[in-house]
Amino acid sequence: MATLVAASVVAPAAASAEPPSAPLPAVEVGQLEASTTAAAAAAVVPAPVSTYTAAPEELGRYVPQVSCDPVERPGAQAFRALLDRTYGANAGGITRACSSSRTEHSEGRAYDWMRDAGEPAEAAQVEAFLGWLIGPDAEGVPAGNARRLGVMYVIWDRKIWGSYNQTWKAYTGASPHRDHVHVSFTWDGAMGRTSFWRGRTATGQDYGPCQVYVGEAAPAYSGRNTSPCPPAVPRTPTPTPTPTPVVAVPTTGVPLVGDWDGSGGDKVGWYRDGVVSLRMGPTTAVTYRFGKAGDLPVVGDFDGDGKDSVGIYRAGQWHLRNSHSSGGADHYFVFGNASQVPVVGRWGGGQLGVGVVSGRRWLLRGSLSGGGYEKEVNFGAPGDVPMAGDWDGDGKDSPGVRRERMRYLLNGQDPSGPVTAVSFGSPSDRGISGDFNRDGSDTVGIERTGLFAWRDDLRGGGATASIRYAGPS
Ligand SMILES: [Ca+2]
Ligand SMILES: [Ca+2]
Ligand SMILES: [Ca+2]
Repeated sequence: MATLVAASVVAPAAASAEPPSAPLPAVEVGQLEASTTAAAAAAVVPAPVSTYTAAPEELGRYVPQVSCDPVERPGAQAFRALLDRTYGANAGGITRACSSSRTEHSEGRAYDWMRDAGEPAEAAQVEAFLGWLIGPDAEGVPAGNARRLGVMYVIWDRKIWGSYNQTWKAYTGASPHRDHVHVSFTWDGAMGRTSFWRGRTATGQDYGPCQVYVGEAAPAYSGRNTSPCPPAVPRTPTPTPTPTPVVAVPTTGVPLVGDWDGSGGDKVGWYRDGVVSLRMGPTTAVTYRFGKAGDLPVVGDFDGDGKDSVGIYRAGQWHLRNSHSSGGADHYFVFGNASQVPVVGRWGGGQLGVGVVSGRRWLLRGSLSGGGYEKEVNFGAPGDVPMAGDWDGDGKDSPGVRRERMRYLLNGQDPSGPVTAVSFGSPSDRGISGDFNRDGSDTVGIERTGLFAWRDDLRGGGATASIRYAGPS
């Protein structure tokens, strides 16, 4: 059957969850400050923009880039403007195209402040800024301004400082960062939700979007997430669908069998590209639209009025209609998925139920309703065409399969029970089953280019009867 295979998203390769640094000897903030020259000119630090009502935010944890969504976040934009008005405009950037490196630029929550470590005046600006950012704030809180801004880490001149370890360490990445200061923000900082901008203190951490599958980008940021993300998992390979002749729906149609008029005996019909065509008698037929090309038909007495009617199965959605006429579904539920083939049966003998089959797994549910399966029966082999029926006439339907010219029929739901094997027709035929002689037992037959033929027992041999019905052209 037509099976939807989820396209995998090409995404940045997941790097390790470690901050971008090798743990090398720490450099004290004091050493950095001691290297300052041109001190007087560079003593300028950013002016506050808010009146604070509480202590700074807790130190930001390391929440690395996991998504590919390079749009400038408002907090990063405000930070750029803050540096521009404090130190003069520069050409630093916030966003960067997605790649395998975890810079937070590809989530719009990092900023590169263009400063040259070889220029004493610029280097002095940077050191004044970093002393303000990471040193004690006006209330003496260490890294108070970094906390209020939601700075996650800073890289400058071969050194990195992280709010998650509050330590300067040697930075060993490819770029020595002597031509710019890299600043990564927490999500709260990037979104401008911290006290530096709003006055009131943001509480807790924003863990941002969570990576679902290893090696694939997380969904784009969609709002504050205060729960740590669970580990990403390997994406389960999409199961290869079992090829079955049932998929031939769109071009040739599916032969149908059902008791359309409640007379007790089964009749034939067709489902083809959203058109149902039921043979009611030698000269009468009913044709109407229901569903669309690619839908799989299902037949049953869904409302218990004694007459079978046609529903459709669309990738796990069951749309059931009780009358032989165009219109909407009378009953709808979801059970199964696009890689499974639907079956209908009275598994317990009373209520009509449904099932979905893929490979040899039959997942059965005892009512016409959505939900999980209630019984699993392993029967047949991959490639078999499933066909449920009451092969022994006890009122209960059970699994059967067609495999080329053979039918293997199980009574009950114990796959180790006796299996009836019947040979009928040729491998290129399509299988049908039903109670054509009104004796309460289902038997098997074939459809071959509009010729329906069947036997009324399960002993094999020639056809008991046949009828030609090709449906409307
Ligand atoms: Ca009915
Ligand atoms: Ca039975
Ligand atoms: Ca029969």
